[in-house]
Amino acid sequence: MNNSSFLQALSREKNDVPPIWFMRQAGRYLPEYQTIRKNYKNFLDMCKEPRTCAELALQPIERFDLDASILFSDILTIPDAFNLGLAFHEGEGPKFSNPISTPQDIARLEDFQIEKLSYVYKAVEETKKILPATLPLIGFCGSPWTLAAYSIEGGGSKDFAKTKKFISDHPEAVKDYLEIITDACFQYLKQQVLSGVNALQIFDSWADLLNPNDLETYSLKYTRKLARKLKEDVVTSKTPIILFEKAPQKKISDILFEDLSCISLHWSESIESVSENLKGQFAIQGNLNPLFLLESDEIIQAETKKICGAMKNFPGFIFNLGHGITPDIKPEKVRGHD
Ligand code: 1CP
Repeated sequence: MNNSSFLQALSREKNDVPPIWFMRQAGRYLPEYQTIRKNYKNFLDMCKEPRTCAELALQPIERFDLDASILFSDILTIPDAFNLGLAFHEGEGPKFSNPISTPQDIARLEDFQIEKLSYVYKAVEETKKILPATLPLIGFCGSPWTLAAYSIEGGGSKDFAKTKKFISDHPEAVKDYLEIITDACFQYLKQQVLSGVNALQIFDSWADLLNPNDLETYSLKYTRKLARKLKEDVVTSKTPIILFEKAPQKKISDILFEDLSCISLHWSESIESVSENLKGQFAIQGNLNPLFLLESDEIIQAETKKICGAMKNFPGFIFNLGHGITPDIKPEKVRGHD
C-alpha cells in the first residue's frame, strides 16, 4: 500500500502522473452494473449483499486503469439505520417513509446501533478480498448536514423547501439531530477503517442550500467535529480524510481545516486559482465537469489536459470529476477514447 500513488498524493507527494479515480465510478452508466441491478427491486437490498457490493466496486477497476476503488454503498444507510424507512423505488430517487417531521421525532430517536450497518463493514471486507492488494479502498459517509437534509425532506428534492422551513422553525432540534448524526458518522467510519478502508471521503453534497452563516452553523461545525473525532481516535487518526464540499457561497480556503488531507473540488470552482492558495497545505482532487463526458473525445482530452497542465507542479493532485458520473455517460468516454 506504501506505493499507492493515490495515498502518496493524499500525503502531498508529487507524482509525475496524477493518480485517477472517478466519483460514482461504479453505477448506472456501466452495462455490467445494470445486469446485476436487474436482480433487485430495491437498490437498498442490493447494498445489503456484501459480495454483490464487492463485485460492483470491482467493475470499474476491471474496465479502466484506476488508482483507487470506492466502497459500493450509499450515504443514506445512516438515516436508514435510524428507522426512517428508506426505499429506492424503480426510476425514482430515495424516499423515506418515516422522515423527521417534528422535533418530537428527533427526541424519540433510538440510539445509533452500529451493528445495524454490519452489511457495510462486511462489504468492505469482501471488497478488500477481491481488489488487487496494492489498490486502496475509499470508505465514505454523507456529511451530517447532507444526511439531516435528506432525513427531514424525506428524499431528494430540487429546493429542499421542507428542510429550510424546518431549520427556521426548529433550529435547536436540528442541532440535536446533527449531534446525533455526527456521532453515528464517526462510529460508522471508524468501523469501515477497522474493516479495511484506506482513506475516507465525506460528501457534503447539499452544502449549497445554506447561506454563508448557516453553512457554518449547520454544516461545517459538524463536519469539523466529525473530522476531529476521527483524528483523536487511535484507529482512525492516520486515515486521510477527503471532503467534497459543494459550497459556492464560501471560498474554499475559508472552509478547509487542518484535520483534512484533501479537498474534492466541485466542477464550478477554478482549480488553478484554488490551488494557488492551498499549495503545501492540502491535496486537491478534481475537477472535470462530468458533462464534458457527453462531448467528443477531442473536447474531453483538451479539458483534461487543461486541468492536468494547471496542476502539473502541485504536490498532491488527484485527477477526478467535479461531481459524480451521470447515468447517461458512455463508458468509452470515461476511458477518454473509443
Ligand atoms: O437505482 C440505482 O441503481 C441506484 C443508483 C445509485 C448508486 C449506484 C444510488 C442511489 N447510490 C449509488 C451508489 C453510491 N452513492 C456510491 C458508490 C458508488 C461509487 O461512487 O462508485 C456513492 C459514493 C454514493 C454517494 C451518494 N449517494 C451521494 C454523494 C455523492 C453525490 O453525488 O453528491 C448522494 C447525494 C447520494 C444519494 C443518492 N443515492 C442514490 C441517488 C440516486 C442519490 C441522489 C438522490 C437525489 O437526487 O438527491
